[in-house]
Amino acid sequence: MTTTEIKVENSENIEPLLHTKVGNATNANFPVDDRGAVYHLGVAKGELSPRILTVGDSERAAKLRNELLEDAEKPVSHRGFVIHNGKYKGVKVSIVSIGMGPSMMDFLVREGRYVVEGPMAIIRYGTCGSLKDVKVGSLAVASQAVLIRRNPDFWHQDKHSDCKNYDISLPVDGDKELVQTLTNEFRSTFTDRETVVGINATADSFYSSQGRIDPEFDDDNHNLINTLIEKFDNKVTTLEMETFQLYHLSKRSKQPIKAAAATIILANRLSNAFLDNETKSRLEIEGGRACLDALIKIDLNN
Ligand code: R1P
Repeated sequence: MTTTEIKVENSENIEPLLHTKVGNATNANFPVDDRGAVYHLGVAKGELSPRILTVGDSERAAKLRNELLEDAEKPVSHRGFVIHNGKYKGVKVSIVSIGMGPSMMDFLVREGRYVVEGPMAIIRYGTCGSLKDVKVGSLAVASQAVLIRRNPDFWHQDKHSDCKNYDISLPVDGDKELVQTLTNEFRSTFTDRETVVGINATADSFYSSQGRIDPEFDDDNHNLINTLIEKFDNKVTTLEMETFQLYHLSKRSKQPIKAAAATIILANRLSNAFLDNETKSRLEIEGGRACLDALIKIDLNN
């Protein structure tokens, strides 16, 4: 692998990253360089495990690697993606931080699919806001996901038009077996905390499409949260920015991808409560361990 070593400043106990250099690509339809590295993830075939734990925050990924992986290789980074390869209880896994939003998950699933041979399992472990009456610091597993997209045509030429301001998709299922395995792991890990299971709403903005009111912008989103609650009979539990893309693409993949997602409930959108950093940090490790336990239990070939 062609890499450049970069020191990460101000991060305790975080390994220096090896920055992959992707060379000249030869295929505009699906760019891959002469080494076989995909254009954004920067890895080639064999450099990513079929069992992937993906998170948004690169520091969360580094902590999970430091605390939980054996035989961890030096992390590899390209275009904001960081890949930590190693073993968990003797099984090869990759922990991948992707940043935020559906497009970053799109890169991971598509380019990950290209570089992995055969069936895969992907678990996302993130943070979210909740629309249920649960304490912050509770956990959530997404049985299904819907996508909320801001429709720019509503604001066309500075006038509000007749079309919908936000489109809300139909629900897509996670992999039932992996969702159940993940739920069991969370419930046995967090005996003193609630793990809620329900519909995730993935939004294309942290702000407008999640119903946050920003006085600086014309977002026309005052009713969005209520619409979401009513449309799905109060079964929407979480709001975040990646799970739908993971579930949708996993279902559309021609080779099997089992997908599930869990989140730490960081914010309660009904009560306006927000979790403290110390508890969040602890839940990242404990929940990460539960995710890895689920990830290695799953039979990829069945
Ligand atoms: C927004 O703050 C980010 O946090 C959540 C959202 O999905 C979005 O990516 O997940 P992560 O904590 O995994 O990044």
